[in-house]
Amino acid sequence: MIAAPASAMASPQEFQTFVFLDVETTGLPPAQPCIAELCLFAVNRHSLQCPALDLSQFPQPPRILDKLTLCIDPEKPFAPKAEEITGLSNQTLEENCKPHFNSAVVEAMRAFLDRQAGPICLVAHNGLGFDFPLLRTELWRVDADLPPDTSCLDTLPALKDLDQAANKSYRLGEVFRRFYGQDPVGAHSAEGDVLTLLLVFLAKAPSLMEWAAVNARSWGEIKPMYPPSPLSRRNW
Ligand code: DCM
Ligand code: MG
Ligand code: MG
Repeated sequence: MIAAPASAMASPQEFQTFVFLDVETTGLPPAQPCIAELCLFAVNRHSLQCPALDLSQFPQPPRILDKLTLCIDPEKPFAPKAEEITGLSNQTLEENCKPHFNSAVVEAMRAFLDRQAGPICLVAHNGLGFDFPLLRTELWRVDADLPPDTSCLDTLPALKDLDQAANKSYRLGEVFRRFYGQDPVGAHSAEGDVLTLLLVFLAKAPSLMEWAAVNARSWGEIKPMYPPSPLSRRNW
């Protein structure tokens, strides 16, 4: 089925909750990475519209936010670079008895999302290129999925589009440095990257929320990054 272009979509959606998401993985495509850590921060639109400012007038993370962070045995060797930047390894995840991406992860995500006021918009930086397709593959591996009408926002094309500036890097760390004049904390931990993403979002919240209302995609349109091999399908 061909997805309707954003411009042809129904009236703009007033999302009530934005769920910021990041995954750490064993590597990058085309190596068919697996998820080793997942983090979600859910923030109601109320807290995004009027963030508290610190003494330097920078937005502060909202006091009221729900968090879910899970470490996951990826059952696949980490690429050396992924191990180095994430601080995760097959050995340490095994030593800490972390289970693989199983139905408990799905149930935890569902319960977490069910507690949020809808409609919900998932937000990830380069989400359409990486996090969303990979999450869909991992869910498929356990014969699960998210509701297809869940909305998804990729802040990378959104920020580019709002900026209309050439020759700038839109990597998450670079965008954060431009807005806040300092390095992000905890890069390549899922929770660190989600906090960085949330702070980037807060710096541009009104325009990003408007952009999302018109341009968010639906989960059902996200093509899985790769089909899980039948041997690695886990329907338990
Ligand atoms: N990644 C990688 N090599 C890089 C950057 C990222 O293998 N140079 C993989 C491992 C990370 C995952 O991508 O866990 C997600 O990246 P990020 O930490 O930027 O969210
Ligand atoms: Mg990321
Ligand atoms: Mg990350």
